[in-house]
Amino acid sequence: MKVALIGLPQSGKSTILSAITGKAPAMMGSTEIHEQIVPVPDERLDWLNGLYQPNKLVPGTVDCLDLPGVSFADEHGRAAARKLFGNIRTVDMFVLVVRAFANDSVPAYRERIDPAKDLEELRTEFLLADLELVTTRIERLEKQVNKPTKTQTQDKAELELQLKLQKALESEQPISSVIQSEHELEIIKPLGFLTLRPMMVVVNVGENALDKPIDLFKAAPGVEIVQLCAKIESELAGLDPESRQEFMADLGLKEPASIKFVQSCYKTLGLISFLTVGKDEVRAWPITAGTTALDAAGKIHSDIKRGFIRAETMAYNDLKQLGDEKNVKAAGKMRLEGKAYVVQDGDIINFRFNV
Ligand SMILES: Nc1nc2c(ncn2[C@@H]2O[C@H](COP(=O)(O)OP(=O)(O)O)[C@@H](O)[C@H]2O)c(=O)[nH]1
Ligand SMILES: [Mg+2]
Repeated sequence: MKVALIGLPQSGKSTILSAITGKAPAMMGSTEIHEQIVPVPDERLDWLNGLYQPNKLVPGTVDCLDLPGVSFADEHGRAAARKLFGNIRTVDMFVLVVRAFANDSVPAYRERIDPAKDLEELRTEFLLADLELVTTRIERLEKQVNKPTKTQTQDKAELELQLKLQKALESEQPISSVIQSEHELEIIKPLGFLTLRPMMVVVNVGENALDKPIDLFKAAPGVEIVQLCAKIESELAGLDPESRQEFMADLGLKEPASIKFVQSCYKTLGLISFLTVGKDEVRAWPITAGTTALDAAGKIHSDIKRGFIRAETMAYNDLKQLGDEKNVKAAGKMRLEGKAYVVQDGDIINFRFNV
């Protein structure tokens, strides 16, 4: 899963990512895209690690891209932002980072500290970038549809669809809100529209505003919002576990923001995890909710999908409650599921297959 952190300059993207990974942040003002792999915290894996003591413990990962800040305050910034947008059209989702912290030594974008306004500006720029893309595409298709080419029927259908998207964007609706079928999605997928991507928001609040919720609902209705203080989180990340617990208790924090961050990414993308266990490896596999046992098998290996016989399945909670596999079987809670079984979060699966 690939996630891009996008925000105005100095909103705290690099600090947040460094707090989450515990690694040094990208240099301030860097114009490169930095990639960081974030392991998915999952206490189920920790427990299974104790039970199976495998050679390898493999958590899910989120691949985070730390982008240079985008600025729309002048033409130079706009051009750079456009170019950057072009490079992130294949990521799975966006994390929009907005600044709510005051800090006199960090210049404020457009001389304001206003997360709702910043968020609105970012979203408007996404709409505009997509509108440009749609318009260029429409111009090309309009020239093409009158030629008797092999793709004429297809081109006509696409033109109609692009006109619908254009209308939506002009009335400030994201493309995700007007796509109605898998078929439409297939047609526009190669264009990589920004407003088709799921997104979440991280609002970076000041050190003394941790417990003052910031209302961004109007600026981003229906969007997952994570509120954190990058500065504090990065300090937490540098501590040993014991001092971290103490510091967190002092601040009234229940968990490090990295947990909420990753969970929110999963939620935004509709991901769940199934698990595989054994002496060799205990591992979490991210899949989209609704995935069948057959497709889940294919995530591990195409051979397992091809030769699929049964998915021997138990729920993590049953295993934890009953202590070991033998007890799970004795309690009749080990199931043999077929290809069409819809995998549930926390299913521990052993695929039986034959190739
Ligand atoms: N006071 C305060 N400063 C912060 C906070 N988050 C980031 N900063 C500072 O803001 C500056 C920009 O942060 P950075 O993470 O490099 O922003 P980026 O440009 O979005 O990657 C740095 O000097 C950070 O130390 C915060 O929560 N509180
Ligand atoms: Mg940065």
